[in-house]
Amino acid sequence: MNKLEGQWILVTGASAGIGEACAHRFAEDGASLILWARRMNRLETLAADLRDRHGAEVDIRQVDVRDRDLVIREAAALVQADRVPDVILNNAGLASGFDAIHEGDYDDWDRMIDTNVKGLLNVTREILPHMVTRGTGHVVNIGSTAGHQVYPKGNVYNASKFAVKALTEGINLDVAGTRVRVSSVDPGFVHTEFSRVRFHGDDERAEGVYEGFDPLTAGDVADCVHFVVTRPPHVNVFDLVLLPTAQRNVYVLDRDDPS
Ligand code: NDP
Ligand code: 8X3
Repeated sequence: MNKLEGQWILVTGASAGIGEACAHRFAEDGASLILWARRMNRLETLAADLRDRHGAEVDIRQVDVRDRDLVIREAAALVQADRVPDVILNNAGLASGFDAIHEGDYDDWDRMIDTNVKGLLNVTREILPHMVTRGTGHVVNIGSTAGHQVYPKGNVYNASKFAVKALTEGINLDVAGTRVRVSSVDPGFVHTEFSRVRFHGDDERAEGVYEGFDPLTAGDVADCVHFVVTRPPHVNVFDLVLLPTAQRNVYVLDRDDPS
């Protein structure tokens, strides 16, 4: 029997990268999906693929997690439809810019903090009460090794992922007394559109990040998230950190010698 049969999973940032790979992994194992992102055309293509390949039930909605009023409305619609998610995957997130703090751009800072921190809070605040009332549920946050160790010019992105780490711990404490689980999955380098977004569309610079070593794929992360959400109810994976073998920490990376 498929392990996720009968479960509704909400994935934020499902239109690309890790979110999209998780949607595939969950659907493959029988889950029904609620997929949120800003790019509706991507979600439409993904939903068609998930229905074709896995016969999955898929509900797609254009939701920018920074838009609190919209998140409130969309969450209320889920409750109304009796679709309180069994799992929320708080994945929507980004790095924007790569500058020393004294040269940083306010718009980049707002984009990261509003998405990675406040967006995660918006979604969690609107869904978690219903999990608490029901007594079960699972909040899975995509953190990062950038939330464990700071690197030069990572400043605000690092701060946002340290905040995600603190929130995983904090939410976990606040739901004590229920059977709601709270987990974090924290990858190192994953080859997605992440660096393209960070470097504002500069593909050449973005591809350079992943040259000379084998980075993680979005599928590698999806396998770990799937592991986290399929543990028996008495097991809560608190924090799962995964790195490419070539990456030993945020600084130490074995790249092939280009000479
Ligand atoms: P991608 O850029 O490939 O995907 C990011 C996803 O987030 C897209 O689906 C995007 O969709 C969505 N998104 C961005 N902003 C918003 C928003 N305001 N509202 C809703 N959705 C949004 O990057 P990744 O898959 O790599 O990133 C996913 C998560 O993984 C992020 O939280 C990132 O910080 C984290 N991470 C990434 C690592 C990496 O090396 N790639 C390593 C560690 C963690 P759309 O634009 O359609 O809204
Ligand atoms: C993404 C990984 O090291 O580029 O969170 O910050 S890193």
